[in-house]
Amino acid sequence: MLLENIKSTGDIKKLSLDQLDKLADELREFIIEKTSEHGGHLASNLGVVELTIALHYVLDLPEDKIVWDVGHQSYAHKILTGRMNDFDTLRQYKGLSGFPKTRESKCDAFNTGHSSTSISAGIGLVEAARLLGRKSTVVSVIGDGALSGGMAYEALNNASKLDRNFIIILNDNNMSISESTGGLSKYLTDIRTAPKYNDLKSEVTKSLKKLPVVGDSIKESISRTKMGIKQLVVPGMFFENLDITYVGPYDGHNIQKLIKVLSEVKKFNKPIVVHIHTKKGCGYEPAEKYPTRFHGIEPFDIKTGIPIKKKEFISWTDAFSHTILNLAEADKRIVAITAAMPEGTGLKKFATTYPDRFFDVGIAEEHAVTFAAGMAQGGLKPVVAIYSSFFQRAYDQIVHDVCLQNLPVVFAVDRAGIVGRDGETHQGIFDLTFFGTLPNMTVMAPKNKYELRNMLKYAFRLNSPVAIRYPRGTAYSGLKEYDSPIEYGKSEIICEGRDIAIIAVGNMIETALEVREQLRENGFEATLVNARFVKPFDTQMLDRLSLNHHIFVTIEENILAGGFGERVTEYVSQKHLGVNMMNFAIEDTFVEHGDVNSLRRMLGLDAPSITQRILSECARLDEDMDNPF
Ligand SMILES: Cc1ncc(C[n+]2csc(CCOP(=O)(O)OP(=O)(O)O)c2C)c(N)n1
Repeated sequence: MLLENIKSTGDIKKLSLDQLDKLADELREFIIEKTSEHGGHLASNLGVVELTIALHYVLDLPEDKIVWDVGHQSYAHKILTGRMNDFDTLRQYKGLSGFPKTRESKCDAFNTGHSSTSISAGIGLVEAARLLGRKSTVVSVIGDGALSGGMAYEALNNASKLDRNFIIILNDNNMSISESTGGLSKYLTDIRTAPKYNDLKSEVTKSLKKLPVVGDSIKESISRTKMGIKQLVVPGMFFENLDITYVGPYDGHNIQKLIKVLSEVKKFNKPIVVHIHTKKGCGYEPAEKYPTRFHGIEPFDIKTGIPIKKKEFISWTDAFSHTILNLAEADKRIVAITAAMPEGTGLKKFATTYPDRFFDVGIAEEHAVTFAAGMAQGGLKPVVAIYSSFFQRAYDQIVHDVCLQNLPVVFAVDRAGIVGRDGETHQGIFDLTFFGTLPNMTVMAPKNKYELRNMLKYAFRLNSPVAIRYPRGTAYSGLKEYDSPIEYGKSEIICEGRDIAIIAVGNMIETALEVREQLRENGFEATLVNARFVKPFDTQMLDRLSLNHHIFVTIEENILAGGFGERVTEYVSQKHLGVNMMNFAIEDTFVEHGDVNSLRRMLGLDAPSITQRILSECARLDEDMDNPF
């Protein structure tokens, strides 16, 4: 096995060119095997096996730098840089990350996870090398999906100024997670299907030669025609017009060709786009056939491609998907927007049922939000369904375009809280803070799937911005009998006790129920409250509970800073309610990858840890009572 001899970067160069195709086969087999066991981003990784080999063959890592856009396609790169033996820990707690991590290897030049950052980061690395007098080739690898993100254009606009080598590899597989959408995708397809410019150019020249030359104006118009034709048919004119040289398209699965091209473009003294065509899922039939399903996949059976665990639950996303469809049927003004994630956000059915009211804008969260603002201003009722961590991108648009104009946009904040194996770039742990600080914004979190439905209905009746956050995974279906109508800014009492009041945000109600039970076993009868509203939160409830409770416990899966608990604490302090506050939230840290339960334990957000801390606090308060001086 060739792969076994590749223990660190550079080992690949000991292989002959003829051996590289076999290496590609081995890499593919290994990636399929490990992803089938641990889950991960299979289709994107299979698409870049040859590209990765070629890059490693031509570049000298870690001096040279590869920035992988999104980074979900970096498995082959990890294997070739000495991390093959770590693949049994892939995406597990304390194990190998599914994304590039500078802390994991010197060969990971830049951390990624969110899309469309690679060109900006690449230019930064080029400038750093220039100013620090280092010689290093910088390569940014960006997919056609990631190229739909606005940041990529801001960076291209800047790249045109560079007078040094900078290689941008456009890995074009005509797919984002689903099919790529929009004008750029069409442009790339046109390049793919256009007759070769050179053939056409010679045809054009031949025809021009036949024309009688009559005066300057004809010459001029001929030259204009030539330019016009060139604009139409030269692949990559878009980049060329930005002063960035374009070459390609090349077959991205032809290692020899890629090595040749990369060796050449390395010598070039300007930014250059190398356009390659690849097949998502290449080399594994089920993934080639169903690239969307195999974009990110749970463990599966290699023979059939079928997931090992059948999905037998209703997820929060399913609950959203079902409700939004019903609401849209009743109200023609409801429109839905996704940023390249119709499947992930549960809008696929909406898209097929109401194609003219559905908008996939590509990986363009900023645009998605302002576009929604425009539609709201125009009289529609948009819902923007985006994962919590990707909403971070659109903060100014939420502030400036939606909240400032108090427009009725509903933000469906999916994957809020700990998402697990995708790790720190994908954890949805800031949204309560960033949505919750904005004037005109209402923030809600449902305790169960029924409440999600009720909140969505309620949100479309409000004539102002609303964010509803719900997590990844199985939708909680307990506490069904607690279904009092949603009232603005009002919480819901689940059970009345005394001394200790636990106020849970959204899905943390499940943990809170456990905590209550464990406290009861220790002789405490706590009150349990479902917060429902994070902004505005229920101050009347706090005032009332302060009369017969001396500890308020808040539980939320969000960063502590600026979250629900901190705001309640501030209120309690300012109103001198005389209650001891305990805020359970995520401390000032990014949360790595791993299974959700391990991560919650690590963060002290699991029921036993919470109970333990409450009991200790009770003991401490008792002691203080006994020894007041
Ligand atoms: C800002 C942001 N929005 C959404 C995503 C989710 N996402 C991950 S990969 C991906 C598609 C990327 O497509 P492309 O760049 O073409 O790479 P491919 O997977 O096709 O190789 C999307 C939408 C993300 N990572 N970042």
